Amino acid sequence: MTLPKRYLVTAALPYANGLKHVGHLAGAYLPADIYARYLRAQKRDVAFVCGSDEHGTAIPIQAMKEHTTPQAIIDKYHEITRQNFEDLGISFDIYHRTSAPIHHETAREFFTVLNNAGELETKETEQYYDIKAGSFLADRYIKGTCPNCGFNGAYGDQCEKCGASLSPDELINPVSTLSGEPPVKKKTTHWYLPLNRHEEFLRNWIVGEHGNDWRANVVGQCKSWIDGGLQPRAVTRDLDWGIEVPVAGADGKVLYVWFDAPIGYISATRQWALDNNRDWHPYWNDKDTKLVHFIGKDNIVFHCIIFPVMLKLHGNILPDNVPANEFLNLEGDKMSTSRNWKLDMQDYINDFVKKENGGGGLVDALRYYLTQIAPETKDSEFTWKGFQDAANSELTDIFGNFVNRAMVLMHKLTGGKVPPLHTDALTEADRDMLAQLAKTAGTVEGLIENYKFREAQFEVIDLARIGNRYLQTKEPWKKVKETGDDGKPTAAAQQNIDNTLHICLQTCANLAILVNPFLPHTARKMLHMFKVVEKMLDWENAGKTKLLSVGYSLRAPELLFRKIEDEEISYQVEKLRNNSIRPGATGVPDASTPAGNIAADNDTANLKPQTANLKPTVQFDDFAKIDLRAGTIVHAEKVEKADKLLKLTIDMGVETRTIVSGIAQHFKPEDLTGQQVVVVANLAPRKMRGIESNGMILMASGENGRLHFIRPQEHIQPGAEIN
Ligand code: B3M
Ligand code: ZN
Repeated sequence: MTLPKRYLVTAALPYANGLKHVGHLAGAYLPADIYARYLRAQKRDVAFVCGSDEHGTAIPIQAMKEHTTPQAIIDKYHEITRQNFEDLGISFDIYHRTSAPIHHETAREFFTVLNNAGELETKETEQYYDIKAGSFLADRYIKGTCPNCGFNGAYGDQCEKCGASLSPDELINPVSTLSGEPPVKKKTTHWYLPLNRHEEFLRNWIVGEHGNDWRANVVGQCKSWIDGGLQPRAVTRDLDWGIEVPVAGADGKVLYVWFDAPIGYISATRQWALDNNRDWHPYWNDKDTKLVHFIGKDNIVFHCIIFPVMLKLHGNILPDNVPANEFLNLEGDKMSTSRNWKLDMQDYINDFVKKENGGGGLVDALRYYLTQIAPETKDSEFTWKGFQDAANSELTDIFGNFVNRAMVLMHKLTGGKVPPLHTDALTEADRDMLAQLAKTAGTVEGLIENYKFREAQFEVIDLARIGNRYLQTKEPWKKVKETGDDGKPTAAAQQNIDNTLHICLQTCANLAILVNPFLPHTARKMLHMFKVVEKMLDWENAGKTKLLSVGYSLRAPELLFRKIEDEEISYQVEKLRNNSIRPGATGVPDASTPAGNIAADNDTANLKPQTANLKPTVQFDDFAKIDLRAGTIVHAEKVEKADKLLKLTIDMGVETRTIVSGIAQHFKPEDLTGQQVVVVANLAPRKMRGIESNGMILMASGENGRLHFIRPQEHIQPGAEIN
């Protein structure tokens, strides 16, 4: 394999419109960081760039919600997210922002080159316009029913339920989210990227060239888009927030956010080069650069179809790979900002990292678990119990335990120094363990090079597991009891002990190197114990068996990880359930936020008030115990001497029931006959004013406390189950 001259690693630019959660982290930033750290350890030339995406409708929408300006929003969230990444050890070479002048300049130049070369088309179209709000409607401001899956909260640019990329015209029953009114059409001119001209190129490049080395989910998605036929795609918008279109007379128009955002990778590289006295050009122009985009699956079309066409037309290199991840769910449900079903990076930092007093063990615990469950090939799930297990049973009990045992035994049995290796006294177990080091190093390297981080990390832990088994087989604590006349271990016993601990310590040094891309804090703590410098972590040392020199004295061991207590876990689970918002409770649509999908955070549902005074959470099983049935009122009469109660006779299909209900002040008995209602059919009977009531009917309280029946939309068979 000939190596590329340099690497450019990008991770999707998060919208600066809100807090980012661990789904985002697992989707794009953590895998990108592992890869970049590995490349650095390999001494390869790498630039790892990211930054805030500060344009698009996501920003003004959030500004409306927070009653502030778009500028204030981007300043706030850019800084929070930047800090969150730093706290979690994401080692960007630059965390830039698309509001920077250098980015505006880069994006305008890009557009101008394409436009002057005749690679864009202009078209006058009719665009949705909100008369009441007096403005054209960006795709995100229009909601309707998805033509693909029928979800009725789809946005004009994308359906977050099925992932389909949409145009507002495709939405069924569109409404403006500004006024709630159906929008009207009005004429406007826009620039388009004619993707249809590039179908052939895309098919050859993606399916032909990369059909085998890209992830199947990525190739599959691209292929189905291409097979479906590509359409010209508008790259400008009528909007007052964004990069002005660099053409005379295009007032009031800005570049579409998805046109400018990926160019943000280029402007970030430019800024990084400026700051570091480097030349940015080869990173984007030289074929010997390996460009890798880390993203979540909902960004595939932009990174594999639209941006590559732009890059080709502009004369840049194309990505070598786009390892997109699937989505990360949380405790049995999709992560969702609108339902507040998520774990923000900020929350984890507050609840775990900040309370830890530095050290990074809990940062690494999160990194470890997120990589262990990385949704590389299919959706996966974060559970707090799973997190606890990973931290306690694997990191602590396997990895931490092995390193700790090796260090403690070395202090006890070999005087706190690295003992010599007596090659003539090696046992088969010793030889196997030594051979294992090179083997694991090779395996881990191959897996990382192929973006299989989950498996790679597994191999690292497995080395510690093998180390523990080796130590168990060698039992140096028993050998030390094989003493001679002087009461000291015999020469043979001491040689055996020396060899065991020598090999264990070299294994620890290897573990530090191999774990470094995944758990950088842990690797550094180990360096400290071994009293060696950072250079030992160079990947060329992986697999070597003489990393710690004989006779070198090492520090006392310190624990690498601490256990996560049951109370910490139950606290988090409670917190999640208590803070979540029931879907539909206030008409909040269920817009889920998938891993790596920052777009989904621009959920206009956030504009609506949240449900107040929720009752405590019940488990599904509890809810399922309630038997709801349709019923028809066949008779209603007042209950004597009770001005609030009505006695209802309800046809429930196979039976007729009596239910006493406190609705007399809202309805006249004679109006009720024939009405359908929803009955809680298995409620324990209760006596009211001497009448036994068998069940309850469901009511909603509307404005001014007025009661409304909840009933089937159309008349249905009495007794029908409702669930
Ligand atoms: N800000 C949206 C998203 O992550 C967008 C990514 C830009 S990457 C160039 O869904
Ligand atoms: Zn859909």
